[in-house]
Amino acid sequence: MLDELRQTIASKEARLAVIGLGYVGLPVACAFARIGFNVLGVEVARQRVDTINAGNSPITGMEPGLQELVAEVVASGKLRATWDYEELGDRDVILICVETPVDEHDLPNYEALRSALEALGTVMKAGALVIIESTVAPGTTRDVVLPLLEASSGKRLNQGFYLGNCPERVMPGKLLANIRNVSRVIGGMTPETAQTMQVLYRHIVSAELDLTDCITAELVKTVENTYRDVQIAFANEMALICEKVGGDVWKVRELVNKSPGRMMLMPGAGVGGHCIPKDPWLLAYSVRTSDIDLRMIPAARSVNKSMPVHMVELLEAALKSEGKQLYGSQILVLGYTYLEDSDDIRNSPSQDVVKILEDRAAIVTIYDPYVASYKGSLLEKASGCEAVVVMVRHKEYRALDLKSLASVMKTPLMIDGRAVFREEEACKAGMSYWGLGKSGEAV
Ligand code: SAJ
Repeated sequence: MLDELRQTIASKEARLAVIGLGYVGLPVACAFARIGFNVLGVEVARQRVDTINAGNSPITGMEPGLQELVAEVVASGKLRATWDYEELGDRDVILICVETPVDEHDLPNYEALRSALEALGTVMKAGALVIIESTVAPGTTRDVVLPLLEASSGKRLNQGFYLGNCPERVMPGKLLANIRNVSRVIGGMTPETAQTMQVLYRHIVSAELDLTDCITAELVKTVENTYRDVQIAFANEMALICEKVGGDVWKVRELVNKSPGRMMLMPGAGVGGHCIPKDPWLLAYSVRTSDIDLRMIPAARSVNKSMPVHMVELLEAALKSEGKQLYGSQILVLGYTYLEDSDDIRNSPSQDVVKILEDRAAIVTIYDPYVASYKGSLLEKASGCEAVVVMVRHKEYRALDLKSLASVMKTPLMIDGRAVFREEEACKAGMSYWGLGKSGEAV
């Protein structure tokens, strides 16, 4: 059965499905549809289904080529979206791209994953190949996905269906490009399954495909994002040190990265998104019953989670230097998404800053060109403010006329959490500039 499936995949006759049409699912569904596969997208959010079937991308951030591609593949009939799982009964390959967040206790919340698998299992055709692209804790494909699929389908692995794990490596702003250009780890429950998955991904991925088993694929994904979280935490701690000893972390980073083998990442106002803040906890979850005393993962998480709090501390110090306090002050927050030039607000550090400021009775205004409720005129929003807090490096901000901004503010105080502006230019424009990772004294 697997050989026939491999042939239908090679000839693009196989009928594909993608469950979950978000930042991961929609681009991959479009990539397969573009090259001629018949792709059914399944999505619980009916609004999103209607938007896609109208040929529009529901992802509004800067996503080169995505809107055009959605329009093209929907018009050609190669991609159709539905919310009805019943329609999955004739699908040969099903990619699972639903979100896998962690809950308030930093434990995996597989609600979306479980309900997708239960619904799929009841209609899944014999010989179908199921591929998990969502990031899951190591061991989840074997211990959660497999038993759920066998129970809901009444079929046995490698007899009634096949299973694999190929973690996504997408990044807002590069969704389509990353699919084509970034290598992928292909984990099969058997080597033959992995080889069949290789035939599938070779159609859309021009970078390397590394064949392995599911545990390794799950480990690689959670480790690579944990590695990034730890690296960012290191940079953030260095920023705190530089502030205390009178240094400039950006200068330090520049010179450190000149020494061989060093690649210090960027400190900043916090770590957001659907991946980096939670994947370390998925990795930690895989050893929850063992006696390993994990220290790096929790330490990095706590440093990165503290950065929004530190931004408020910098703001408070800046206001104090002007004889002012947070209580009753009007504060403009620049940026509400977790990443520059994206519309994605999941776990954005700005949400933490806004909450702290409002809890401290500051009057908060937000300006973000990518978030519908925070668009409008930046200068109007800045009018009468005591300070502006820069949380995101949106390209648009760099073109900002700082002189006009300073002229409409009550106190021209800027707290820059992403080194968006150069100190000198801000001061020349009449701003009192406080940069994260730079010595506390305004220049
Ligand atoms: N950040 C910093 N300093 C840095 C880099 C990032 O403070 O030097 C912050 C960002 O501002 C953001 C957060 O961290 O708030 C995450 O940024 P990111 O650049 O890691 O973006 P993600 O989360 O969209 O993408 C990551 C990427 N993972 C890696 O680079 C290892 C991407 O390749 C993954 O595909 C993605 O997670 C995912 O889907 O897992």
